[in-house]
Amino acid sequence: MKRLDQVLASEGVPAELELVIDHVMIACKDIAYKLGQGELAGILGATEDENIQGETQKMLDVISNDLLKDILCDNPYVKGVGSEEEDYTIAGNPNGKYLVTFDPLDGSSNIDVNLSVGTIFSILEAPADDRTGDDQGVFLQTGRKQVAAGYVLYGPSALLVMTTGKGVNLFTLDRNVGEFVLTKSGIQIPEDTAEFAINMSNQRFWEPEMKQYIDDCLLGEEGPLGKRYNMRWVASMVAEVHRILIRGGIFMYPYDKRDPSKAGKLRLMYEGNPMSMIVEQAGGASSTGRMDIMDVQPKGIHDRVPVVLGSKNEVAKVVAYHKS
Ligand code: AHM
Ligand code: MG
Repeated sequence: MKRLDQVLASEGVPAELELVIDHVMIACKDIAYKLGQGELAGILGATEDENIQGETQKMLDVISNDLLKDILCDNPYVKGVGSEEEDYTIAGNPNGKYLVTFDPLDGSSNIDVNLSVGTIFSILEAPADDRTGDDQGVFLQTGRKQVAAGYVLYGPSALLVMTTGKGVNLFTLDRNVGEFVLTKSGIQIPEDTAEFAINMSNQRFWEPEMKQYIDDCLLGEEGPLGKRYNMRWVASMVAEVHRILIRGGIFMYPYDKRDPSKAGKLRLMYEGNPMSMIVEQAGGASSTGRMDIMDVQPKGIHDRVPVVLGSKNEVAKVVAYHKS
């Protein structure tokens, strides 16, 4: 079976980028180990701190963030990192070629109940100018500029799903040897689906277009969409996107009037962009409802974005509701 480094080499990934990805994986293997230890390591539960998003940080959010931040800021090819758990971007090597953004532990409300969580990462090329990685301006590029994106899903197996723009590969962590090995390549999301994932308790905060789409899904065969829908909500985007990659589906965290930007909960640079690159590379689609997520120009490192992604034809339906 092929190891991650062999697959990256066969895709023509430059050695510098391969080393950056390798370092992300060293941190992820450590996170996988710590999650496995759980209560035994005394690292479950919350800290007394809040992150920049105003969310209470779990101990494992902080530990995972430190693991990624420390190894990447020491990597000679990394100019800077941006994290969902950090107020500001952090400088690495001023001559580094790459920028890495990450959500160290997404879906962390699931940690204490022993359900799936994940790490999401996105890699951009650093602009060739004098700015350093603590200037968030260097990061403010659209998702189309990503050179690699991926996630590690910590479930019964630890899985890496990633793309360098040449399709999507799935690797499984072989815990005996500590390596991610290729277990599926060229993943393709089924174009049609009758399974949606959305937090229904937020309905009253959505725009009418989204509410209408979901109302029509609930009408089943008798409704204008003409099929009986099933629903799933894990409250862990990595698990949700992974299910969609394997069997199709649509995931939505839409416009929401609670947030001042009305953009919903998820963040463009740590969640929206990397997941969109993976989904598009697997033949799916990804939209805010009004435009492709990867075309959204970020104005700030922590910008939020409405997310509608998954099976291509179902995403097209949601976009059509927004046009009508
Ligand atoms: P997090 O980055 O703070 O963990 O938040 C993101 C997560 C996503 O994984 C998931 O889709 C969503 O929050 C669940 O939100 P909700 O609490 O509304 O169910
Ligand atoms: Mg997150």
